[in-house]
Amino acid sequence: MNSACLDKGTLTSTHWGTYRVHTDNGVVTAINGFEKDPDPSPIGQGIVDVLDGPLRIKRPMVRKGWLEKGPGNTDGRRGSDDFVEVSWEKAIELVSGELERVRSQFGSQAIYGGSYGWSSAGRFHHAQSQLKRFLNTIGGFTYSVNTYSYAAAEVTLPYVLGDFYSMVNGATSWDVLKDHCELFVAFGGVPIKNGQVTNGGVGRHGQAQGVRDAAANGMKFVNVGPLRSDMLPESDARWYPIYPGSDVALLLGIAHTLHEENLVDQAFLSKYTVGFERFLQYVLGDDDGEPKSAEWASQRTGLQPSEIRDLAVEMATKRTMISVSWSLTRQDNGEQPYWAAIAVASMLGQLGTPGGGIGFGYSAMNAIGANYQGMPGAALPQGQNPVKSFIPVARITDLLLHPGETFEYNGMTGVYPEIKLVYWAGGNPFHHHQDLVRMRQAWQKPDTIVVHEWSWNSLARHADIVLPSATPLERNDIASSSRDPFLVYMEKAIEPVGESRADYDIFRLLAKAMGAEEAFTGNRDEEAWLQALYAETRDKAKSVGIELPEFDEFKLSEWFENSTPREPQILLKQFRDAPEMYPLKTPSGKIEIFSERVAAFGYQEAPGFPFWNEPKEWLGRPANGQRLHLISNQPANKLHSQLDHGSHSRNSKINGREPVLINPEDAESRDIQDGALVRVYSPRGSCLCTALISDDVRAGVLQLSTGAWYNPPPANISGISCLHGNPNVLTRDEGTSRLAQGPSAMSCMVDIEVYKGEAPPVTVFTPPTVRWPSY
Ligand SMILES: Nc1nc2c(c(=O)[nH]1)N[C@H]1C(S)=C(S)[C@@H](COP(=O)(O)OP(=O)(O)OC[C@H]3O[C@@H](n4cnc5c(=O)[nH]c(N)nc54)[C@H](O)[C@@H]3O)O[C@H]1N2
Ligand SMILES: Nc1nc2c(c(=O)[nH]1)N[C@H]1C(S)=C(S)[C@@H](COP(=O)(O)OP(=O)(O)OC[C@H]3O[C@@H](n4cnc5c(=O)[nH]c(N)nc54)[C@H](O)[C@@H]3O)O[C@H]1N2
Ligand SMILES: [Mo]
Repeated sequence: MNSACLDKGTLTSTHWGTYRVHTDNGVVTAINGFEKDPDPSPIGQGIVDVLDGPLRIKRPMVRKGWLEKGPGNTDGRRGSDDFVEVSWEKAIELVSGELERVRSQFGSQAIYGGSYGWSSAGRFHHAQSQLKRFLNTIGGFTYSVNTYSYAAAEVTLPYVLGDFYSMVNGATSWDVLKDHCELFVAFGGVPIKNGQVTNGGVGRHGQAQGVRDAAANGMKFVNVGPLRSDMLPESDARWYPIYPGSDVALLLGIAHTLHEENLVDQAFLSKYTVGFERFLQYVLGDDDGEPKSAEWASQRTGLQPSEIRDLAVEMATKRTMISVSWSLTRQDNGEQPYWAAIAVASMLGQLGTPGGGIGFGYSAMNAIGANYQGMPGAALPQGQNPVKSFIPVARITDLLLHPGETFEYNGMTGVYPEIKLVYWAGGNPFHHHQDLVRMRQAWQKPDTIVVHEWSWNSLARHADIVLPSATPLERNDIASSSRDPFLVYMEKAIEPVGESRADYDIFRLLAKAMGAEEAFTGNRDEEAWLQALYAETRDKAKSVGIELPEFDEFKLSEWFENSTPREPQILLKQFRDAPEMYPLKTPSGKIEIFSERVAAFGYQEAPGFPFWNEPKEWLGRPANGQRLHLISNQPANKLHSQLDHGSHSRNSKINGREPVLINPEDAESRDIQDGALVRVYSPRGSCLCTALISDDVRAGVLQLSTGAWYNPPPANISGISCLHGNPNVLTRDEGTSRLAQGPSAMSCMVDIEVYKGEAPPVTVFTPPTVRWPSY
């Protein structure tokens, strides 16, 4: 055993867990799971070998063409140019000068600071908050609203249930389910791989145990979705491998059956809901002459009519929990599946009962269904943004391509401003956005792109100015999450590698250069900020009955757990028990199966009640001859694109490329052998992957996780958009609908073939060419 491992190590927190960090002579030698975590995630190991590796960005870098020609004039070289190392002094001069030029010549709305992304855990050094605070002190920026995770639900649920976040976080807890739920019907499964993660930090992992305990207690699981592996084998789930994107059709078929079989809880509907009659007209086919019967649903889901009818009857006769995965929102018309599931749950009348009703994404994160109170942590104040222009977050490419054009969103019409400067810190659009080939073209348009990153990932490679950020292991911070009971003092384990600096220090230098240092720092250094944020956290905690120690004592004890016993959690219990006293925040105070507000927007695709629109791409309508539905779900071995270059993620690649899961039937008809180099293609682009044949995926569906660093090929290779297996070169870049304009990555048809030529090597794990300054 390494002698360093005998030390207790410092504590750190990540979105995938809390860890002890061991060092030797200023170098991180090992990372071990936190002693309070019975099921630590192996994702944490991925950082040890890359902290100081060849892909670490150690000095400020400027794209050669930008340095030589100035802002604009990319000649399409953004993303393929060499970089030039510059001093911090020079870098700060360039970035502050460019910010000044853009805001004075074009106005602050010409700066896009929406900068979506997860960055790292830690309340103070949260890169996106730091960036927004900084930009606000110098005049503001065009911002973004909603998330990539579940934009469609964030916009729709307030109309239907009055709120989104309290409904997600208030999920009925596993301990209640174990004792009371008989049938757990999971659309999109209960993917334990995702339960490794919670935004802000995880103290103790518990999803797998929740599933195991419930299964051992006799709860029956049903997995509705394209992947068998979305359920733990121990859950012994019954699998309904429906066509992806057809959940609304199945739910309408269930609703129709419940009505026909007289299994609808009318008393519940009249006491707790409005608008059921309008929905029922639609279900019965009064609008379009098509009753949404089990037969109708069968044609759209691939299930037998009898399976649909039997499932409906079983749901009505058992204590049933419906779980809808967040992925259901990331598809064409992703506003509708949740609404349809809420309508069916209302018809069953079990909302607010122990173990019955609905839950939004069990195991989408560790926190969903956990029975504890999160920490009411303080956040870095971001100040006021005087700029009013914004985009729904997934409209980034349209923003860059179509200045001056309008977009519709949630009942309003917005205008895309012209963007001259893009500033990103703590997210990776070359990971998260769809149709990356199109985005890469749009990305050439702004005059300047500034990025803070710590590794040479696809975003850093597509920047003009890269400022090297420190990692959480190289700074002090406090981790807390409204979704986790642990408060962790994240103690700096090593000094920042190379000349990297914490985002805060970078913005401080920029603010100073722009005459706004005091406004940005508030005259505080890291320690003073941590004390201030802790003091606020302590006050907030006190107001909900949690006694936190003094700051110095907290630092010494390293972590605090809010272990106050909590009442078992039952979603919508108060509303069920006393609807007059605890009305929902909808106009009627009730569940709005029909929403007049949404209907008033006049969107034909979202008429105000759960509605089936045929998805633009799905198995019911093969696109341009492409016959397979692509599921690009979350990666098991990392969080998004983070640590893709680390050992844990790289060990999961096959022959250095991302594996694509293919059913034996589809592999055989295309002559694809297990382990073959394959090309997956769609009308948007194509990528190379390694085939992994498995009957965990239903026939007609391919599964390719997100997260492989986007690797466009060198100019001499044609017909491939990514050498490494990033599914976002294949996906569609279209809003869910005019209601939410969320991303719709899951509605995507592709095909696959054996790649016959010589295999071009993956190059994204080789750092770009870096030159010395010639000025
Ligand atoms: N096809 C498809 N696409 C998807 C999805 C899908 O299901 N299918 N899912 C979507 C979803 S739900 C999401 S949330 C998004 C996620 O997309 P992102 O959140 O953008 O992805 P991450 O890889 O987590 O990006 C975080 C970046 O922050 C950097 N970083 C970490 N710590 C720091 C720091 O302290 N300072 C700075 N400056 N940088 C830091 C990391 O190196 C990393 O590059 O992807 C979306 N994209
Ligand atoms: N390890 C790990 N955990 C993560 C993340 C990560 O990157 N890595 N990301 C985190 C983030 S940001 C988020 S938002 C959550 C996301 O949580 P989810 O949205 O639950 O994540 P996914 O893995 O995309 O989707 C879950 C499953 O839904 C199924 N599915 C997809 N489309 C359909 C459909 O049309 N119908 C049905 N019935 N099923 C479908 C797929 O089989 C997929 O495996 O995960 C979080 N947890
Ligand atoms: Mo997400």
